[in-house]
Amino acid sequence: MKNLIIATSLTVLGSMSLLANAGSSFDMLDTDGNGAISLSESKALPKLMAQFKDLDTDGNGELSQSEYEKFSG
Ligand SMILES: [Ca+2]
Ligand SMILES: [Ca+2]
Repeated sequence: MKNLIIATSLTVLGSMSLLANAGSSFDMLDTDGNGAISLSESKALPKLMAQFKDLDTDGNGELSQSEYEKFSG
């Protein structure tokens, strides 16, 4: 019984993280799917492009998912 509760909890947590990922526009912007948003990919979202250099804190010319999380509409 205890194992069933743990399994159910894990399933719920897994579904929540899937929903969170589906709600993110990161994957939509990352059109080549390399896990980072390049400056040309950011052109799809002008506000993002305008903040691109500020968001690219490590200066590698691409936004990682954690850098993108600092972007606010
Ligand atoms: Ca990309
Ligand atoms: Ca970067």
